[in-house]
Amino acid sequence: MMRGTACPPAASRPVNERAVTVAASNPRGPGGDDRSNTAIITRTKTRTKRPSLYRVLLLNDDYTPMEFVVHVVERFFNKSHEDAYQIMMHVHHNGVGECGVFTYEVAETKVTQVMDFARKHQHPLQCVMEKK
Ligand code: TYC
Repeated sequence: MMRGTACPPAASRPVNERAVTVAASNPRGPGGDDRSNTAIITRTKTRTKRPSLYRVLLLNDDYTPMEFVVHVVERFFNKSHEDAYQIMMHVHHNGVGECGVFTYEVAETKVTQVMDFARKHQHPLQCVMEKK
């Protein structure tokens, strides 16, 4: 008799697992003890959740040189020179533009890298992230 032990309480189970009842022949239902030598057998199924994604954006300003922005987009977002130039011009004309989409930690790292690089070169370029 495996009464009560086959399925650990939710609080003690890893958060990415859930109990799935695969065989239940207990006529009294879950937790019922009818002395019928039946058991509720459970297995755990791994739950994979897709991570939230974040856009990394560049903001326009009046002072950062265009060539510097193109260099930043090539260097930190692995864009070709042509794509980087298009992104820079989009930001220049629209005020804001997307350089890439990443998971939280990667996006945060990109923002920090760009902001540190701009500050080191004394340009006011701003880089931000936003949840998709
Ligand atoms: N507007 C800037 C200029 O005319 C160029 C620029 C483009 C600055 C994109 C920032 O994110 C930016 N020099």
